[in-house]
Amino acid sequence: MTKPVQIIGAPVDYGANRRGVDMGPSAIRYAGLADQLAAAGVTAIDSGDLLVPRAEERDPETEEPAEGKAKFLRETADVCTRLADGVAGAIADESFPLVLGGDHSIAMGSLRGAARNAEIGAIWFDAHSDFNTPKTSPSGNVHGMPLAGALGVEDFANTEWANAPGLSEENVVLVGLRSVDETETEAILDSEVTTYTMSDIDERGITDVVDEALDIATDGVDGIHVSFDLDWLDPKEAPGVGTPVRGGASYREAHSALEIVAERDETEGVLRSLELVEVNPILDEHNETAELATELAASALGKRIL
Ligand code: 6HN
Ligand code: MN
Ligand code: MN
Ligand code: MN
Repeated sequence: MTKPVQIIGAPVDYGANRRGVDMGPSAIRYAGLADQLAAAGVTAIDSGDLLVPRAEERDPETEEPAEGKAKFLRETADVCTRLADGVAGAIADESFPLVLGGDHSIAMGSLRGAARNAEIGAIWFDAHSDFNTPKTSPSGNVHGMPLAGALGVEDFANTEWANAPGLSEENVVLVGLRSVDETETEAILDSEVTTYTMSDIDERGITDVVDEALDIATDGVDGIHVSFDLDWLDPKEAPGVGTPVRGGASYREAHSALEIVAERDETEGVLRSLELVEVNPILDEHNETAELATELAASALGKRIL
């Protein structure tokens, strides 16, 4: 990464059931993010955390949308609006935004910011598809909805703060799926997004899948956002997440995926923004998931062994 990296923390846990993910940005910094970024050869500026009121101070019930359920949607809207400004501001300053979550609901802010005055693609590394809407969500947790929100799917169509108009479905790729709700399936199949399940990775190998994902995400756009949910990895590697699902990416597959992203960025300058989400230090073992997040950031930003 040749641009200076601007770190933006989004200590948000409105979108998840399991409390503690709001401590993710602190845990990731404490795990040595600055050293890892230095080892990747990048200059990093830490702009601190967005101010996020504690969930206890707020009422999870929300008036909008009229139908369905989505806990803390107003609070999520407020944070995402400010995060979008932060991400768009960093890009306007010719920096590279590195967003630290927080739960995955913040991706609506990151994507809206990255898509300001630009056409973008996105690669979504996640066990889950995050394609629910307030009407379809079985849990009411907004971290299961950000991709639908950013793409304006169904009841999100007129939810301006959530939408990323410069992001087209044709340039969205989900990699490593293994937990898709019945309520999400139809909307995914009706959309133009591309999906790779863990079985695709088993059959084709991580390099082939990520290469193809990059081809699709970068086709005809100004750049891509990479949204990395730590629960993409197998829970044995990343225990500190709120919604673990067995059968995930291995430690090497995760690094390899992001090394391939970095290589493509080196040759084609495709990377516009990156976020690492869902690290929950309360559920973690000796901060190892946060540590892994710092290593993965370094791989994505071009750290080399030799
Ligand atoms: N994440 N599909 C489930 C739900 O509640 O909608 C789980 C979502 C998990 C979201 O891990 O970012
Ligand atoms: Mn997710
Ligand atoms: Mn997930
Ligand atoms: Mn390689």
